[in-house]
Amino acid sequence: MSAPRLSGVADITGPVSLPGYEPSQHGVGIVHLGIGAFHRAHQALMTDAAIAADGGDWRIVGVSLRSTEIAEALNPQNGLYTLIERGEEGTTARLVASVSRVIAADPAATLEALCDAAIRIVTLTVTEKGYGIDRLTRLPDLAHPAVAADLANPETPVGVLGLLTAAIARRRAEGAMPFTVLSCDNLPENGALLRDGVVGFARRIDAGLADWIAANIAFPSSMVDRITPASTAETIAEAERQTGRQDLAAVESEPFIQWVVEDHFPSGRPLWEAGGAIFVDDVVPYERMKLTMLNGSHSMLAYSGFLAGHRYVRDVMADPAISALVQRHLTAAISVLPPLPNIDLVHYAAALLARFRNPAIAHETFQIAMDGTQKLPQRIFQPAVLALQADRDIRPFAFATAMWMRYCLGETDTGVTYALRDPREAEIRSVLTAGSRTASTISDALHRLPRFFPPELVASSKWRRIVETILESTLKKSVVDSLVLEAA
Ligand code: CS2
Repeated sequence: MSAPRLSGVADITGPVSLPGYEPSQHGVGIVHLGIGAFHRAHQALMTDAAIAADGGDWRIVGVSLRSTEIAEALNPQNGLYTLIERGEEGTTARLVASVSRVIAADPAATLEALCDAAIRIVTLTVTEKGYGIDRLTRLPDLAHPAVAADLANPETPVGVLGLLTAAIARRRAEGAMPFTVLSCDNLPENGALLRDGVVGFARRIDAGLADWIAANIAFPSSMVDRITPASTAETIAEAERQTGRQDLAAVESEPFIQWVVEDHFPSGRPLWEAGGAIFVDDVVPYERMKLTMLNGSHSMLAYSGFLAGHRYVRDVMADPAISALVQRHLTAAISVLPPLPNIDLVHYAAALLARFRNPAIAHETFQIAMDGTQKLPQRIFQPAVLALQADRDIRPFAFATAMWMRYCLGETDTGVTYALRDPREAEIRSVLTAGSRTASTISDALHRLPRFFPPELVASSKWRRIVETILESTLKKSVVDSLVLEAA
């Protein structure tokens, strides 16, 4: 029999720290698209700290574009949830009150919320594939189902580009203040990319509107960082120990948090500095550091670790061969990064290794492995091109790529099958079943996927040879043997 459901700050009987403000005294100012675990562990926490320190009507209307699960968890709890931080030194928890309500799988209500004159910022964590922007042309991806639907019916949008464009158009017509659009996904120059996507989408409907958006809507970029595994029954159990209540929206994360934001908010913003956010003129060097080092080595260790039978990142880090390869990857990544003022990249790498090893965090390799086609270009291929051009070590990037290719076969050496969980899964499966499966046919087929590998890598025989040799070793020997050999 579990405790009664969490619904108000006054219910709390456990050690959790409480919000430093009375939630009902603060109105909403932000709509967040994609209210998953990451948002609740990151921007919602920063906003909570900002309201506690500086007040303001900055509470959040959360939106789940498709699922109803989070709304069903949060709405009966009046938006309250427990954020559990698990570090080597122990566990702490905090009750977060910055979420006001959640709209679930309801595009009309979402558009309504986006048009509310009180809203001054729209933040997004919709994952790489959620935007529907072609990364090469930076224009709307017409093959993306939501983009196609929204171009056909722009008045009743269901996807990110359609909703933002329709809301901006309506607010403009109604004379409401323009909102600032802040992408918080792991994409390079996420703000500029989203601006190009929205302007490109609007141009297909109304050229005047497209020009107006380009001139009047701010799309700052931001780099976000916090390792946040999917919540489990253990998360809910810990929340109950912390609050004395049943909290079905509890999340857990590591103690580390970082948010580097381009300071361009013409309609105002919360005092996110209170939660530790850093405001800069140019986010690009920070995001390149994070995407190349953290996310690049994360993807590498997720594919190799999953294939070697490791469920969690902490188990992968206890495997001497893969752990050595993670270090090698980080060194190669540093070699292609420009120096950053005030950041020592060698220290950053050491801190990453400690974060990956965190024994209190159960982060599944299978979770990180998903959506490889959306992640590899910025995490692995972009630094590989730079390394190739500068005549630096390309092998670690080729190794990560070969491990992804091996993963694409959908079956481990011990015969365990799994879903790729990638928006291009069907395409990958069809190019891989077309011919015989040798290292060279697999590598050729995947290198030929449209709009994926950069031409510099496709054209490099050196790159192709290394990828193929490593892939061949995993097929002829085994993944585990190849890892040991590679690390030797
Ligand atoms: C991970 C990221 O799932 C993934 O692809 O690499 O979610 C990673 O945990 C975060 O970017 C950390 O900030």
